[in-house]
Amino acid sequence: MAKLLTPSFPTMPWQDKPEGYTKPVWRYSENPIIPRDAIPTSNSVFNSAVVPFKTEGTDYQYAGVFRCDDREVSMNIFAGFSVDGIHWDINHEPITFQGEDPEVTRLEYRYDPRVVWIEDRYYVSWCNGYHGPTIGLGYTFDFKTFYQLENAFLPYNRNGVLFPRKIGGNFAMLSRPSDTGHTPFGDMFYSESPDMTYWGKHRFVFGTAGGWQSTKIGPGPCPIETDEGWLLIYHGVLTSCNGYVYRFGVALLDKDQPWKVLKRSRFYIMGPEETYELTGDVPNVTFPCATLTDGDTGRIAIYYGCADTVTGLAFTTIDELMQHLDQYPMR
Ligand code: BMA
Repeated sequence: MAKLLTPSFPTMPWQDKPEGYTKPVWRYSENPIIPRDAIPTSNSVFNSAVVPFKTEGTDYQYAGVFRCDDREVSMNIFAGFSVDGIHWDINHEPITFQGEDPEVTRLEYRYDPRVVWIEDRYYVSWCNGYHGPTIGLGYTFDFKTFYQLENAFLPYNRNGVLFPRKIGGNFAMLSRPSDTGHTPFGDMFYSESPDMTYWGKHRFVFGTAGGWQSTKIGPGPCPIETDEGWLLIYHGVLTSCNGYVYRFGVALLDKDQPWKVLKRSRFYIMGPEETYELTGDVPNVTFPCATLTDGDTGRIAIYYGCADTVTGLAFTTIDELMQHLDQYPMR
């Protein structure tokens, strides 16, 4: 049996798989966990990232970076805190980044954040407006002060997702080059950087395939380390007669050369089925941006955006995902 190489985390949010349920990922019974109006100015709160983080002097055990589109409807990211990983107190003011160059820190728009602990701090990546979408990077130690780094890439790019440790001595990131619009294409690439500023050694990881992942694909939450390789939950998009449909699947990438795909699922692991996923500002979207894991039990909690409106929580395990990869392999 494959094992998660992640810390023990027995208190993470969890519900057992419902009796008789046959699919690999199941929803939290009280979904959605974050409503669209979680803060006074928000139109929607979705595609957001959470990590375990204790705030001194409080009961908070988790922190996160949340995409809150306001009622203008403009996109920005906000820090938030939680005692249980389910109920969230999101700051009413967006994150402002410290940085040396105002050309880099100036705000056009920010959306779809990911957060990951690497070595000594939490790094945040997001889709950053700089003459079109590209990958913004920053870091924080305390979720109070945030520092912005150079944009990782030229426009246009989305879904910059960092690996939780260096690979071959370099920081490593997956991303999805795109266009400046709603992007009717998209394959996943891997890049490395010695310093979080200069990115290179670009490698193709994988592209579109049949059915649910036929229009574009892109990385979701930060890859999860296992003893068999990197477990990657990724999103895939189908263009239906009624527009885009966003589902998610799973792949296993080589431990030392993550651009080499060891396994990839032909069937999706989850897609829009519930009302709050099927209807909202953008119907038929389930978009995963973060996971919590317990290395002891192999449990995985997935935070995902629902219909670009609210935030949901779902559960799976490493065994479920590995079994899915073996049962429905890419043809
Ligand atoms: C993508 C991004 C995501 C969004 C998705 C579906 O291009 O904007 O944030 O969830 O479209 O609308």
